[in-house]
Amino acid sequence: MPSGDLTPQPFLTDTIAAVATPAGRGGIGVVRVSGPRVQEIATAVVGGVPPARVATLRAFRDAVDERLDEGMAIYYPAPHSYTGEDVLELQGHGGPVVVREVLAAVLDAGARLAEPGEFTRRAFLAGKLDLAQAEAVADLIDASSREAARSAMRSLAGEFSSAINALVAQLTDLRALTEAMLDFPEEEVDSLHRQDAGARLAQLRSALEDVVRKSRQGSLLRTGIHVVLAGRPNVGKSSLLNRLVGEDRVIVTEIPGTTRDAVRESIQIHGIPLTVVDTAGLRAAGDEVERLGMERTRREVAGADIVLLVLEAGHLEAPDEALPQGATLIEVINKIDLVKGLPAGRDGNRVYVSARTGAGLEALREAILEAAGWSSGGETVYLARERHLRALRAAGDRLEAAAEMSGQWEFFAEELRLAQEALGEITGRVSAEDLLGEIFSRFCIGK
Ligand SMILES: Nc1nc2c(ncn2[C@@H]2O[C@H](COP(=O)(O)OP(=O)(O)OP(=O)(O)O)[C@@H](O)[C@H]2O)c(=O)[nH]1
Ligand SMILES: [Mg+2]
Repeated sequence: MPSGDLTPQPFLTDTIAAVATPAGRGGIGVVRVSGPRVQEIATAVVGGVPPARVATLRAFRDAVDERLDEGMAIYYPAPHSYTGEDVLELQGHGGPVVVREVLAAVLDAGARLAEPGEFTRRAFLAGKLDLAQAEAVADLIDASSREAARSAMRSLAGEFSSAINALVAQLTDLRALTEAMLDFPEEEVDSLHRQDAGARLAQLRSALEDVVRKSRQGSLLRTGIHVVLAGRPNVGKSSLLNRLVGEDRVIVTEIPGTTRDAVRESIQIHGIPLTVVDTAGLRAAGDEVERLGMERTRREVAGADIVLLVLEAGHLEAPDEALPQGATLIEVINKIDLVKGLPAGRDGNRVYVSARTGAGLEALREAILEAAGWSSGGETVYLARERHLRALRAAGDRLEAAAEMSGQWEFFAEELRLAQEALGEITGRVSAEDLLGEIFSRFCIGK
């Protein structure tokens, strides 16, 4: 490639290929190819380069000209493609053998097998997506709930990146102002600028706080919330799990000690993903199996975000042992249908319910979401990753340090620079090669 050429990735000379549809039988199977040898490969496999961006019916052939399949060939010339390179998509019949054969033909014609996430990595390197958007592609694919999918889509569309870029723009302004103060310390406008710098920093910090809050909320959508039901035997833990799931998943009997093992179910509350774990009841007595079950209960409780301590209305007897600390505790008073005049619903940290009638279940759902830090205000949240939260925290720490450096402008300026660097990691403006490797290796192959 001649020097001075503006094509972004001169070092990516390989042409990559992968099956882009899931493994197994399906209606169609797609083989995706990207890179400089796409035209050559199209000629070898489908007998010529199809017209740009038009689905064209072609036979797919191997190196000895045997017909493997036929289907749609779509050619996306660079730079108007997902990766920014020449891309060819071969959509054939979705049988696992046939798809593998088409892929083999493409590899024989000069491509190599793509690594996980390599298509998206190229899209990032070509400037088609920033890093937060590239991550949103994976999050959209992995989304386990409606809310998570919508939030990922918003990130992919650039909402999260714009919020970060807006912060970076404010930081850049403030840095420019500070540099000016350093260059011209004796200027008259100086004192005005100094006040201004303080005010702008305060504004910036509150804007950052806002993004942090929305990101923290959104991160719940990614990781899900881990809720554990615990309590004495026979208080109705399994009945509550069945209610929350909406089906009879676990065995319920009047015999104390029915549940012997921890049982996990995935549910959603208002589109938020949760894992709910039913556990063996905690009591001093019990046989060997029950003892082992209780050991698991303790482990589950220790790893929970939220523990629902289930008690029985009428006799609120706590388990024989103290629960491990750490998680947020909600006391669930069950079987209120057995006590006359006890209303269902929420009372601070307690929720009165009946697994039998379903009374109070909605209040319980609300209490769980609230304990998880989810506010149902309906505002935009960002599907942030741990990596993003870390960078936001680092930027916040730097801005806090800057606030303390007011007057010592060199140090002030340095803290601002570091804050900007931390934010830049989110969108990939500042990104080390190992960070990219880490991020893209978690993608599925073909994406
Ligand atoms: N009246 C009434 N009975 C309930 C309610 N919830 C559960 N039960 C009954 O209480 C008994 C025990 O229920 P489970 O759900 O098996 O209780 P558990 O806490 O899982 O018990 P273990 O697995 O033994 O620890 C069963 O007979 C249920 O039908 C309720 O809200 N009202
Ligand atoms: Mg049970």
